[in-house]
Amino acid sequence: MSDSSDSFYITTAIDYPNGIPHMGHAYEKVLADFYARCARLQGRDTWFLIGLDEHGLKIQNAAEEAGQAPQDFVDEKSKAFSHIYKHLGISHTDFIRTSEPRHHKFAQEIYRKVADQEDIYKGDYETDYCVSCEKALQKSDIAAGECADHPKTRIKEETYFFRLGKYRDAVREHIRENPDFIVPSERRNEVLSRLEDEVHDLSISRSGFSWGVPLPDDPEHVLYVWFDALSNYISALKEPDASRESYWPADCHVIGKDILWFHTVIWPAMLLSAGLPLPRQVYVHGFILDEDGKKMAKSLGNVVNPMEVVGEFGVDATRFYFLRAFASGQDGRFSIGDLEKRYNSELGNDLGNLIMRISKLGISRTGGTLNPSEGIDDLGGREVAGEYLDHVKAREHNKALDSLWAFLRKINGYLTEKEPWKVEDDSVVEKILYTSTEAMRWALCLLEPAMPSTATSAAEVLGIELGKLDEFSPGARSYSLQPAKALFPRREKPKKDKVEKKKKQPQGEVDPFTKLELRVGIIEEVNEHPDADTLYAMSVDIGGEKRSICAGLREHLSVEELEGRKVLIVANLKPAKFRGIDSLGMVLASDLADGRIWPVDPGDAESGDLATVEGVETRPKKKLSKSAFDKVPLIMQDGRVTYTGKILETPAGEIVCDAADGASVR
Ligand code: ME8
Repeated sequence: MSDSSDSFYITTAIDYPNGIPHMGHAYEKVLADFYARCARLQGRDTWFLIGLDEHGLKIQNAAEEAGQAPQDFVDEKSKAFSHIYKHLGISHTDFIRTSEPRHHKFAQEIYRKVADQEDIYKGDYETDYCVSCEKALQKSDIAAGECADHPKTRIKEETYFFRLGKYRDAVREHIRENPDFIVPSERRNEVLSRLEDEVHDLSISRSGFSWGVPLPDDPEHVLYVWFDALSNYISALKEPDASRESYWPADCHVIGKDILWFHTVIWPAMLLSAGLPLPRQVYVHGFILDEDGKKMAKSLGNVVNPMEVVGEFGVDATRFYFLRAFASGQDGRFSIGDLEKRYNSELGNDLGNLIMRISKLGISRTGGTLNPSEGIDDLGGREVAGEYLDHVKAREHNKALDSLWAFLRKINGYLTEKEPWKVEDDSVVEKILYTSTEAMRWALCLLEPAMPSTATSAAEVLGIELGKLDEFSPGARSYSLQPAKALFPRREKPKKDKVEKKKKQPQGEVDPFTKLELRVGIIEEVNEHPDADTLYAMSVDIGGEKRSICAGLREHLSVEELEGRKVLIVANLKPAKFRGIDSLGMVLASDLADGRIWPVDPGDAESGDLATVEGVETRPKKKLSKSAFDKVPLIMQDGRVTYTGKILETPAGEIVCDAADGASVR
């Protein structure tokens, strides 16, 4: 086990794959990825683990509902998680699944080590249990309203207990003596205060179902899913050989606030009992809420699918938004309007235009080569890097990005002040641009952990080599500029959501579905959009009317798969232009388990047929804005498109798609 600060082992919570990855999953992986990339930027040998928590009653029940064996169920679900994390640019070095043999082996090994200390005993167990959270509920939890919206089960069975209470004092001591063990400090105080109370022993086995790791000495029992899951952080280091083991103890476990107790009390107690070193830090992030500050929930119809956001704004803008807009450790509200504003001002203006300015002016005035010379200004990149890394060390990623953005604005300000476009002497212009590009070298290296592909593209334009910070030797090299493409083309003005809401609220009784015109269309021609890598530009026949429609399906379906396909179109969407091409409608699609986005299928319906739900008359008089459409929850249920539990139908029948239950249709 290593103590070396040259290596850095970071992990995230392993997700329950009972559905498709949600916003919280994506957010957490992006946070951890940022810290992993920052460690690499500092030259640290970095190991980064993510994965799936595949056992337990919650997964067994979900598999049963899907009519699948649990292993088949998690095998299928795991594909969607891997796909999405790859798409988000998560740079993990390993992906553990707790149903893997390598994990079973270590979960049993740690159980044995704990049992050898006589820290496990058999007893009777009776409790209220929340399957959704996979935890026993104490009376105080119930009184505090915890799991109020989850169904509870009564469990009464024989179980093995872990002597958690025995470790209360040692864990408390460890937390007190190591101020950075739990960050932020509010979470540390929360745990310390809970540790003032008595800590009960923990039931760590279940005999009422079988989907889990069997206990080595009593295979009638499986390990409690949390005892099993927590050990993933070490089981993943055990194979293929002993070389990875030196990464333990982990430098940072990144987790959400709801699983604080498991990681800061139960896991340390297990490790103390097993005689293994404790992780160095548990970093606890807040929750992503909807625009109104409510929890996102399928039942509330306010779930925003992270892949839709990526489809609309791109991977790097989504990553940027997660890291910049939500204060570290706090809950935050996800607002498309806010994302749109930041996209235009912070990405489009502060970053994209800056790169464009340097490239254009440099190419026209210096032929594109910037050489070092006397009289070059230093805009303070090194100091900014120092400040940025101090924030990273304190796990305050949003402040790190604040420092970086202040620096970008400083570079912009420098150009505005020097006005090189008005300067006649080309050699003076070159000095000004060299100063700016040299500053951009620092800025882009610091941008890479947040926005890896943007940093790479911008570095190509400015002739910058991205590298580790300690390899920097400023002012020593020339830069060769390339023509720049707009990295963040301006989006339409944010819709005036609030105004729209106010106007529409008085008609609260009007069912939003009545405003929708959903018609069956046949895709007649498909072309790749010339200026947008993810888009197709299509001609769609809707009841004899030909419409130009753009769709972000290029990564998911081929031209051949689309041409001739029957689809469902939002036919009364306000016209939009996607990089110069008209889009008069939207093809409705959902997420498949393997991560692809797939159009919903109206079966034998005829082109032009209307889709309706029982009891709601559709009478759209007006064109619908995209944000108004986003408020109509269309959800997959049992393979069919539904609205508030009602099935959508055309005269020919239901509209289907192979997407998971709860996946939204957009
Ligand atoms: O808890 N915003 O899995 P999980 C931010 N399998 N983060 C959120 C969130 C939200 N709205 N909702 C959930 C589990 N998360 C266990 C972990 S680790 C040994 C076992 C976070 O799929 C949540 O806090 O329910 C957790 O860190 C992660 O997503 C996975 O949640």
